[in-house]
Formats: sequence, structure tokens, C-alpha cells
Amino acid sequence: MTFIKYGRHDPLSFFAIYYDRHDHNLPAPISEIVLLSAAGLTPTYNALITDVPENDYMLTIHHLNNSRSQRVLWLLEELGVEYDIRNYQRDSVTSLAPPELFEVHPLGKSPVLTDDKNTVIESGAIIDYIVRHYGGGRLAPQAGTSAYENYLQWMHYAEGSAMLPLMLKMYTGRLPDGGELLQPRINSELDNHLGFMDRALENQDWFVGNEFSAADIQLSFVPQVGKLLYGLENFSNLAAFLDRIHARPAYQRAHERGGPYAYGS
Ligand SMILES: N[C@@H](CCC(=O)N[C@@H](CS)C(=O)NCC(=O)O)C(=O)O
Repeated sequence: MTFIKYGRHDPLSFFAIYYDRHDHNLPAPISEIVLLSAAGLTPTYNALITDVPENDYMLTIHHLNNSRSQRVLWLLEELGVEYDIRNYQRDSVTSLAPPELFEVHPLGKSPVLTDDKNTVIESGAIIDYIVRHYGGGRLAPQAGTSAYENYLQWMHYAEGSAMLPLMLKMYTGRLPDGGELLQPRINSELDNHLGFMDRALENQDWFVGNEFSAADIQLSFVPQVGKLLYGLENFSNLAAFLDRIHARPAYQRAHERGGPYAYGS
């Protein structure tokens, strides 16, 4: 039986409510629930309840294994926000997302965030949404400051520019001749982008004003994929950045929740 956390910690009883849920709709009548202690580990009490408020909901991340959605889980763990995960598995032959993801959004990609009436795609937009709605001012510079402009630039840069040569590398590598003619251009663009990011970390640990921010989370997928497809031997600052992020407790918690992740230990 899979227990999915539902609702919020009850500050009076120090209990959280978990229940076994088979689909995304709130159950009515609800199935068996288990109350767990605030430590969240040891089931202490079983009960049946029927009176869940109809308008209650849980922030949900539609998570594909080995994908960009892992960083969204990481952000939520950094912020200590409660969330629900719906898991989707890539096809073992094609690596594509399963058809069920098209039921969540017409593009059939991950991550997707659903929260009350909002469905949000694009990891940058999702991360921005979470920071604005659930961050309480954390993990982003104050709007209106130069640091915020820098933060926005990095947030867009990750998917808008840096991922392109990596995706080209991945796809051309599957061609019968390995996309030989295109490789020099792709490699020079990889050097260009990975070099740009590497130099940004020359004298600092984090990308924005040397404070850990959601931009570091959004950017993390670039060196993670870069390491696998191209190597980071010439980008030692990015390699050290990966070591730093992989050591973060919230990063590791996100792994425990998200399952195996080929791009980062
Ligand atoms: N730019 C989008 C990319 C979304 C995307 O392509 N996600 C991949 C996983 S990393 C996916 O769903 N691939 C499965 C498929 O295309 O079938 C974002 O950052 O969210």
C-alpha cells in the first residue's frame, strides 16, 4: 500500500494525515488512512474518515524518472513544502514519456505542476511559481534589485540557451554516423555555454550573488547532463558545483522521493 501525504501537519496533535490513494481525485468516501507522527516515519494509528473537505488539494508534481522534474522535487525539499508526486516511467526502448502524461497536459512532457486550479509546464516557470507562491521570500533575490535581474537571466538561460547543444548532442549521437558533420559545431557550442557557466563560478559557489538560489536548482540540469554527454574535465568549477549540490540534504531527500536518477548521484 502506498501512503501519500495529504493535508498539513496538525499543530495541535502533531499528527499528519496519510492515506492510500489510487487516483488524483480526492476519495469520497475516503479509504483507510494512517496517522503518522510528526517525525513522519512510524505509523502509530489506523482509522477510517469520511469528512475530507471537498475543496482541499495538494500541490502535485508530475514526475518522470530521469528527467528535469527531479530539480522541482529538490526545490520543494529545500523549501520544506509538502507536495504530492505522481510518477511516470519512461518507455524502456524509446525513453519517451508514457501516454498518461498527455492526460495531464497536451505536450506530454515532464515536469508538470498542478496546484488548485493551476496547471503549469516548463521547469523554469514551475520553479518561479513555487518560489512566488510557496517560497516566502526564500531562494530568490528581492524583485527590483540587480541581483533579481541576474537571477531572471539565469532562470531563462538554462532551458532557453544552454540545453540546446546538449539536446543536439544527444539526438545526433543516435544517428548511424553519430551526426559526424554537425559535431564540430555542437562541440564548440558546448564549450561556449559550459565555459560561460564555468567562468561564472570562478570566484563563487553559486550563480547569483554567491547566495544559493532557485537559479542554481534550475541550472543544475545543464552540468548534470553535460557531465554524461560531454564530460566536465575542462569545466572544474561546474564539476565542483555538482559536488556541492549533490551533498545538500534537500537534494538527497528529493532523490529518496523521486527514485533513481541517472544524472546525479
Ligand atoms: N523545457 C522543458 C522541457 C520538458 C521536457 O522535454 N521534458 C522531458 C524530460 S527531461 C520529457 O518529458 N521527455 C519525454 C518525452 O519527450 O517524451 C522544461 O524545462 O520543462
